[in-house]
Amino acid sequence: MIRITLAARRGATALVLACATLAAASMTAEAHEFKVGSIGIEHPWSRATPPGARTGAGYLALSNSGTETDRLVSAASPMAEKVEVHEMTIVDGVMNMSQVAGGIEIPAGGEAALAPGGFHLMLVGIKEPFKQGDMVPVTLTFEKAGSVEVELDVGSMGAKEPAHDHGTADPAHAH
Ligand SMILES: [Cu+2]
Repeated sequence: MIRITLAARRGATALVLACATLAAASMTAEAHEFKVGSIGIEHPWSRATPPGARTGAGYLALSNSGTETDRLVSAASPMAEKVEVHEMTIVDGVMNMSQVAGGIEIPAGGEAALAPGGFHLMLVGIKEPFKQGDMVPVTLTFEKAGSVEVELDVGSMGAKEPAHDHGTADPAHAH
């Protein structure tokens, strides 16, 4: 009798754990994929910022299942004074960042990546440091597909370390 009870309990515990793991896994997957019109947004993420940092970055992958080119034209976040769409380039060995005129193009049936070292979202005037595990809400606006709110999943400060650091006071950022 006791044996059966223990076995039943163990079984129940294992089941609860399995369910919790499944729930967590599916929640994570949902949180990292968004869709608006024919635009898919995958795994939006950011990095933890050092104390006193005034900027944070946002990265994500875009896909376009439609038949027309679309553009990521602007973004906004309640966590920052403004969000700019940036491109990083290296000219004569000097890292430069500039706003992307006309937005980031996502060709029909194609993809565009915002990733360290290239296109990125620049959250300017962040209200508090981003901490690992935070979810930072950002509204993305596309020329054709319209607007959608996504969440940047904040990784560690050195996550997928890019060629430059958005966190420190950076003369290249004086724009
Ligand atoms: Cu930037």
